[in-house]
Amino acid sequence: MADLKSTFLNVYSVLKSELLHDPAFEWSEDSRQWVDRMLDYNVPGGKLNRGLSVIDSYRLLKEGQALNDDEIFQASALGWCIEWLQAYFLVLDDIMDNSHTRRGQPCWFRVPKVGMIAANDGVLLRNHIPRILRKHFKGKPYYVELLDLFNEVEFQTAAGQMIDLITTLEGEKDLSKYTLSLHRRIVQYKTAYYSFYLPVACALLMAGEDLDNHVDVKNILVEMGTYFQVQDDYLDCFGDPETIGKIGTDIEDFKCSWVVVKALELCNEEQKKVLHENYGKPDPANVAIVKTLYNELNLEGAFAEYESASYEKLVTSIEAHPSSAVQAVLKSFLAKIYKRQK
Ligand code: GPP
Ligand code: MG
Ligand code: MG
Ligand code: MG
Repeated sequence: MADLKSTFLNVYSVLKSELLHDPAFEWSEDSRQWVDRMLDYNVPGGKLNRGLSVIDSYRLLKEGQALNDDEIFQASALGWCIEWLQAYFLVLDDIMDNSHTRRGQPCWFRVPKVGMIAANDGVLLRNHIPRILRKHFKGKPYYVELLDLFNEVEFQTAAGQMIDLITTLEGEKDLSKYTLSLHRRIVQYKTAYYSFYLPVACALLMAGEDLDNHVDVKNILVEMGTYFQVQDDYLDCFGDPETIGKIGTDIEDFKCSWVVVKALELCNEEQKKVLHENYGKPDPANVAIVKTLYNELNLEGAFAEYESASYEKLVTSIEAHPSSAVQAVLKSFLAKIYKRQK
């Protein structure tokens, strides 16, 4: 299995072609071209970590048994469902966050002639998931569980996105409402379930497991997803846009980001005033003042501390897990994100 990624990408082409010939719709040349371009622009261009980890996790759960072609195809198809879900979230999130770039190119809604058609493209991307699942998993003993899992996780993510968005209304009135516990609640829902729990849960279902027996795995993955979103918040401000493929907007958007929460914890009264006056403004001059303050407070140092503490804590909980196969799944996940720069 030297080139897992190219196998995975081949499955993308198969799924795309099936969707572009979906018999439930009378396709025209224009409509087919639109969806073709929209999918290529939004689905396969990321790191593909979430999708690939379904295959990785399934393989580890099978403890060394070689996977047959059907199993590789199915694990890949589930991986792509997560990438589709991610594409759907990102297309809409970029509109909501008024972002500029994503994966090194303009956000889909900023592409000429796309604009708010992107909102419907998001809905289409979301609708592709049950179509892929029906085509490839209907009849499997875990089909209903799979549909239920995707629905559940989508709901959690949308609820997390809602609190991410409505919290800024409160923050604008009173910035000191931004606390670590509020931040944790937001990121657990908006990111951790779909990015970390979902890939492993898909692999567990494929392996014939009952998800109710794996609440401990879910808890560790949610913890890891929280750490991942703290990194995302950190990179939004301190990351290199060339490397992360997106330009940060959290300061302008008044987000309850880990960085501002930590800043509020560390600053004195005078610095708090500076933060209150400059946070959440679109003018680059205000953003620059916020960033200078962040440097004065050594938030890079605070983040490094957070990063090692989280890592240690995660390793300890992983090593306490009774199954070595599950430990391997969780460790491979953690290795992929520890000290990530993108
Ligand atoms: C990431 O937040 C959260 C999501 C992508 C979930 C969106 C959910 C919807 C229901 C639309 P973020 O805004 O920090 O991500 P990024 O930094 O990648 O824009
Ligand atoms: Mg965003
Ligand atoms: Mg967002
Ligand atoms: Mg972000």
